Amino acid sequence: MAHDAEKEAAARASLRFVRDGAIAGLGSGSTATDVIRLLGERVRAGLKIRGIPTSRQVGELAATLGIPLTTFNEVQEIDITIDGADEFDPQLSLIKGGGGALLREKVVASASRQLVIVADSSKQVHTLGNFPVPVEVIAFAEPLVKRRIEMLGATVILRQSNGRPFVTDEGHHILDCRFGQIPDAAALARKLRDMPGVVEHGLFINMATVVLVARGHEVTELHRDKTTRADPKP
Ligand code: A5P
Repeated sequence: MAHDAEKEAAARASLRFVRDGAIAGLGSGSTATDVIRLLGERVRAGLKIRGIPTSRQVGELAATLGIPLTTFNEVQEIDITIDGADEFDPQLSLIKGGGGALLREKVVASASRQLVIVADSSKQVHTLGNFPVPVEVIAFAEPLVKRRIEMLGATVILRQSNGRPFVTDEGHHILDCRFGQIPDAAALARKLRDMPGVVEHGLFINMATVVLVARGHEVTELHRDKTTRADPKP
Protein backbone atom coordinates (compact mmCIF):
# COMPACT_ATOMS: atom_id res chain seq x y z
CA MET A 1 0.00 0.00 0.00
CA ALA A 2 1.38 3.40 -0.94
CA HIS A 3 2.40 5.76 1.83
CA ASP A 4 -0.23 8.28 0.70
CA ALA A 5 -2.99 5.74 1.35
CA GLU A 6 -1.47 4.93 4.76
CA LYS A 7 -1.39 8.64 5.62
CA GLU A 8 -5.06 8.90 4.71
CA ALA A 9 -5.91 5.82 6.83
CA ALA A 10 -4.07 7.21 9.87
CA ALA A 11 -5.74 10.58 9.37
CA ARG A 12 -9.21 8.99 9.30
CA ALA A 13 -8.48 7.00 12.45
CA SER A 14 -7.59 10.20 14.31
CA LEU A 15 -11.02 11.80 13.87
CA ARG A 16 -12.58 9.79 16.67
CA PHE A 17 -10.32 11.64 19.14
CA VAL A 18 -11.93 14.98 18.26
CA ARG A 19 -14.92 15.85 20.46
CA ASP A 20 -17.60 18.42 19.68
CA GLY A 21 -16.62 21.79 21.15
CA ALA A 22 -12.88 20.97 21.17
CA ILE A 23 -10.05 23.40 20.75
CA ALA A 24 -7.92 21.56 18.19
CA GLY A 25 -4.28 22.10 17.26
CA LEU A 26 -3.91 21.71 13.49
CA GLY A 27 -0.62 20.11 12.46
CA SER A 28 1.52 20.72 9.38
CA GLY A 29 2.71 18.36 6.65
CA SER A 30 0.91 16.08 4.22
CA THR A 31 -0.62 13.68 6.79
CA ALA A 32 -1.88 16.52 8.99
CA THR A 33 -3.29 18.13 5.84
CA ASP A 34 -5.35 14.97 5.27
CA VAL A 35 -6.67 15.39 8.84
CA ILE A 36 -7.55 19.04 8.24
CA ARG A 37 -9.44 18.23 5.03
CA LEU A 38 -11.43 15.54 6.88
CA LEU A 39 -12.09 17.92 9.78
CA GLY A 40 -13.33 20.47 7.25
CA GLU A 41 -15.90 17.91 6.04
CA ARG A 42 -16.99 17.28 9.65
CA VAL A 43 -17.27 21.00 10.34
CA ARG A 44 -19.45 21.45 7.27
CA ALA A 45 -21.59 18.57 8.63
CA GLY A 46 -22.03 20.38 11.96
CA LEU A 47 -18.98 19.58 14.14
CA LYS A 48 -18.11 22.55 16.37
CA ILE A 49 -14.37 23.03 16.87
CA ARG A 50 -11.94 25.91 16.94
CA GLY A 51 -8.51 25.34 15.47
CA ILE A 52 -5.05 26.67 16.28
CA PRO A 53 -2.83 26.26 13.21
CA THR A 54 0.85 25.28 13.44
CA SER A 55 1.83 27.23 10.33
CA ARG A 56 0.64 30.13 8.24
CA GLN A 57 -0.08 27.77 5.35
CA VAL A 58 -2.26 25.53 7.54
CA GLY A 59 -4.13 28.57 8.87
CA GLU A 60 -4.95 29.58 5.31
CA LEU A 61 -6.07 26.05 4.40
CA ALA A 62 -8.27 25.75 7.50
CA ALA A 63 -9.89 29.13 6.79
CA THR A 64 -10.59 28.04 3.20
CA LEU A 65 -12.24 24.88 4.51
CA GLY A 66 -14.44 26.86 6.91
CA ILE A 67 -12.74 25.69 10.13
CA PRO A 68 -13.04 28.51 12.71
CA LEU A 69 -9.66 29.54 14.13
CA THR A 70 -8.60 30.90 17.48
CA THR A 71 -5.37 32.11 19.12
CA PHE A 72 -3.52 31.96 22.44
CA ASN A 73 -5.09 35.35 23.24
CA GLU A 74 -8.38 33.51 23.63
CA VAL A 75 -7.41 30.05 24.88
CA GLN A 76 -4.73 28.84 27.28
CA GLU A 77 -5.10 25.13 26.65
CA ILE A 78 -5.69 22.98 23.57
CA ASP A 79 -7.82 19.84 24.00
CA ILE A 80 -6.20 17.85 21.24
CA THR A 81 -3.57 18.39 18.57
CA ILE A 82 -3.26 16.05 15.62
CA ASP A 83 0.04 16.30 13.77
CA GLY A 84 2.42 14.26 11.66
CA ALA A 85 6.01 13.21 12.34
CA ASP A 86 9.13 12.41 10.35
CA GLU A 87 10.16 9.57 12.70
CA PHE A 88 8.93 8.03 15.94
CA ASP A 89 10.57 5.43 18.18
CA PRO A 90 9.14 2.88 20.68
CA GLN A 91 9.05 5.54 23.45
CA LEU A 92 7.03 7.75 21.07
CA SER A 93 9.85 10.27 20.90
CA LEU A 94 9.62 12.11 17.61
CA ILE A 95 11.61 13.93 14.97
CA LYS A 96 9.47 16.68 13.48
CA GLY A 97 10.05 19.71 11.31
CA GLY A 98 10.59 18.20 7.87
CA GLY A 99 8.08 20.78 6.68
CA GLY A 100 9.80 23.59 8.59
CA ALA A 101 7.00 24.26 11.09
CA LEU A 102 8.68 22.74 14.16
CA LEU A 103 8.66 25.89 16.31
CA ARG A 104 4.93 26.52 16.19
CA GLU A 105 4.33 22.76 16.24
CA LYS A 106 6.21 22.47 19.51
CA VAL A 107 4.48 25.49 21.06
CA VAL A 108 1.08 24.07 20.13
CA ALA A 109 2.06 20.56 21.33
CA SER A 110 3.25 21.96 24.66
CA ALA A 111 -0.17 23.56 25.24
CA SER A 112 -2.10 20.40 24.29
CA ARG A 113 -3.69 17.95 26.72
CA GLN A 114 -3.42 15.27 24.02
CA LEU A 115 -0.95 15.09 21.12
CA VAL A 116 -2.08 12.50 18.57
CA ILE A 117 0.52 11.72 15.89
CA VAL A 118 -0.63 10.34 12.55
CA ALA A 119 1.97 8.46 10.52
CA ASP A 120 2.52 6.06 7.66
CA SER A 121 4.63 2.96 8.32
CA SER A 122 7.85 4.51 6.98
CA LYS A 123 8.03 6.77 10.06
CA GLN A 124 8.37 3.94 12.60
CA VAL A 125 11.98 3.31 13.68
CA HIS A 126 13.82 1.54 16.50
CA THR A 127 16.22 4.42 17.03
CA LEU A 128 15.71 8.02 15.91
CA GLY A 129 18.25 9.72 13.67
CA ASN A 130 18.11 8.46 10.13
CA PHE A 131 15.94 11.49 9.32
CA PRO A 132 17.89 14.73 9.94
CA VAL A 133 16.93 16.67 13.08
CA PRO A 134 15.83 20.17 12.03
CA VAL A 135 17.24 22.91 14.24
CA GLU A 136 15.74 26.38 13.93
CA VAL A 137 18.39 29.08 14.42
CA ILE A 138 18.68 32.84 14.25
CA ALA A 139 20.61 33.73 11.09
CA PHE A 140 23.29 35.65 13.05
CA ALA A 141 24.37 32.55 15.01
CA GLU A 142 24.01 30.04 12.19
CA PRO A 143 27.74 29.36 11.38
CA LEU A 144 28.56 29.07 15.08
CA VAL A 145 25.68 26.72 15.84
CA LYS A 146 26.48 24.68 12.71
CA ARG A 147 30.05 24.04 13.92
CA ARG A 148 28.90 23.21 17.44
CA ILE A 149 26.41 20.64 16.14
CA GLU A 150 29.06 19.18 13.80
CA MET A 151 31.24 18.70 16.88
CA LEU A 152 28.45 16.49 18.27
CA GLY A 153 29.00 14.19 15.26
CA ALA A 154 26.29 15.33 12.84
CA THR A 155 26.47 16.27 9.19
CA VAL A 156 24.79 19.67 9.05
CA ILE A 157 23.19 21.33 6.03
CA LEU A 158 21.51 24.73 5.88
CA ARG A 159 18.03 24.11 4.46
CA GLN A 160 17.51 25.79 1.08
CA SER A 161 14.43 26.81 -0.84
CA ASN A 162 14.71 27.99 -4.46
CA GLY A 163 18.47 28.50 -4.09
CA ARG A 164 18.19 30.63 -0.93
CA PRO A 165 18.11 29.78 2.78
CA PHE A 166 14.67 28.52 3.77
CA VAL A 167 12.95 31.05 6.06
CA THR A 168 10.49 29.84 8.70
CA ASP A 169 7.17 31.49 9.60
CA GLU A 170 9.03 33.25 12.42
CA GLY A 171 11.83 34.48 10.12
CA HIS A 172 14.58 32.03 11.13
CA HIS A 173 16.76 29.52 9.27
CA ILE A 174 16.86 25.73 9.63
CA LEU A 175 19.92 23.50 9.97
CA ASP A 176 19.18 19.88 9.00
CA CYS A 177 21.41 17.75 11.22
CA ARG A 178 21.96 14.12 10.26
CA PHE A 179 23.17 12.10 13.24
CA GLY A 180 22.65 8.61 11.79
CA GLN A 181 21.62 7.05 15.13
CA ILE A 182 20.64 8.94 18.26
CA PRO A 183 21.05 6.55 21.20
CA ASP A 184 19.89 9.12 23.79
CA ALA A 185 17.45 11.56 22.20
CA ALA A 186 16.62 13.29 25.50
CA ALA A 187 20.32 14.06 26.13
CA LEU A 188 20.74 15.42 22.60
CA ALA A 189 17.58 17.54 23.01
CA ARG A 190 19.10 19.13 26.14
CA LYS A 191 22.40 19.86 24.34
CA LEU A 192 20.62 21.52 21.42
CA ARG A 193 18.30 23.50 23.68
CA ASP A 194 21.29 24.85 25.62
CA MET A 195 23.09 26.28 22.55
CA PRO A 196 22.67 30.06 22.33
CA GLY A 197 21.24 30.95 18.92
CA VAL A 198 19.08 27.83 18.73
CA VAL A 199 15.43 28.85 18.79
CA GLU A 200 14.00 25.29 18.82
CA HIS A 201 14.80 21.80 17.61
CA GLY A 202 12.73 19.02 16.10
CA LEU A 203 13.15 16.41 18.86
CA PHE A 204 9.80 16.00 20.63
CA ILE A 205 10.45 13.99 23.81
CA ASN A 206 7.60 12.86 26.10
CA MET A 207 5.10 14.96 24.14
CA ALA A 208 3.11 12.48 22.02
CA THR A 209 0.24 10.83 23.85
CA VAL A 210 -0.77 8.51 21.02
CA VAL A 211 0.72 7.52 17.67
CA LEU A 212 -1.65 6.17 15.01
CA VAL A 213 0.54 4.31 12.53
CA ALA A 214 -0.93 2.83 9.36
CA ARG A 215 0.62 -0.27 7.82
CA GLY A 216 -1.33 -1.32 4.77
CA HIS A 217 -5.00 -1.06 5.69
CA GLU A 218 -4.41 -1.59 9.40
CA VAL A 219 -3.99 1.28 11.82
CA THR A 220 -2.28 0.58 15.14
CA GLU A 221 -2.74 2.83 18.14
CA LEU A 222 0.45 3.13 20.18
CA HIS A 223 0.47 4.66 23.65
CA ARG A 224 3.58 5.29 25.65
CA ASP A 225 2.67 2.33 27.88
CA LYS A 226 0.48 0.03 25.77
CA THR A 227 -0.43 -0.96 22.20
CA THR A 228 -3.94 -1.56 20.85
CA ARG A 229 -5.63 -1.80 17.46
CA ALA A 230 -7.54 1.20 16.15
CA ASP A 231 -10.51 1.01 13.82
CA PRO A 232 -9.32 2.70 10.62
CA LYS A 233 -12.93 3.48 9.65
CA PRO A 234 -14.39 5.67 12.42
C1 A5P B 1 6.15 19.65 9.57
O1 A5P B 1 7.03 20.64 10.00
C2 A5P B 1 6.54 18.31 10.09
O2 A5P B 1 6.78 18.25 11.45
C3 A5P B 1 5.59 17.24 9.64
O3 A5P B 1 4.69 16.89 10.65
C4 A5P B 1 6.40 16.08 9.27
O4 A5P B 1 7.39 16.54 8.37
C5 A5P B 1 5.58 14.96 8.63
O5 A5P B 1 5.18 15.34 7.36
P1 A5P B 1 4.37 14.37 6.41
O6 A5P B 1 3.07 14.10 7.08
O7 A5P B 1 4.22 15.18 5.16
O8 A5P B 1 5.19 13.15 6.21
